[in-house]
Amino acid sequence: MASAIIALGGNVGDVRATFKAAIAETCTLAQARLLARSSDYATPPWGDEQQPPFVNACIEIETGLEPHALLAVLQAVERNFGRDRTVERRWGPRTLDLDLIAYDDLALQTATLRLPHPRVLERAFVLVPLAEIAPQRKIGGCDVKAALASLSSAGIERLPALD
Ligand code: A4P
Ligand code: MG
Repeated sequence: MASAIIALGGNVGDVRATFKAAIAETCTLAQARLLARSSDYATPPWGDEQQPPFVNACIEIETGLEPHALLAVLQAVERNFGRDRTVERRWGPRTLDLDLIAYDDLALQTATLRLPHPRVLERAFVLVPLAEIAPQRKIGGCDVKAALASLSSAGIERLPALD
């Protein structure tokens, strides 16, 4: 069994409802156990600023799937929740983005999958929720809390739990 960290993001539709259903579907399809789930956070758009704010969150799951099979599950779940890569622009609006941030402490680089996720240490919208559930975790040799300390978290707000 491996511990996998998945970052969730979205800014189209009822994103928090999408997250809830997408987490359940991911766990079913990946035969995974949910080990931790962060709060949801409202975050200013990064990369392409001409779009609505995002909601972001992170989960940790325990799964027996190997990394490429897990990525295929994440992409299937994105599609099931309305993600259509053929009509979107890079860093633009989307219903659901599921990025595989880390898989145990595996380092991997293939045509379709890089681990840990190459841009995670630059992104407060990933590290703020990740620091809530795994502050001591090392990503590419750097601990989450230390990486976050070097970034601005301006405008990132924790959202109250839905019941
Ligand atoms: N890929 C390689 N490694 C991985 C990995 N570890 N996890 C490949 C997931 N995918 C991985 O991904 C492109 C390709 O990366 C996949 O086909 C996969 O084989 P994608 O999800 O289609 O592209 P993307 O999401 O547009 O690219 P990227 O760089 O992941 O962009 P982002 O950052 O996810 O862009 N601002 C805020 N505040 N919050 C956000 O969540 N998100 C974006 C979207 C922009 N700005 C944002 C947010
Ligand atoms: Mg992505």
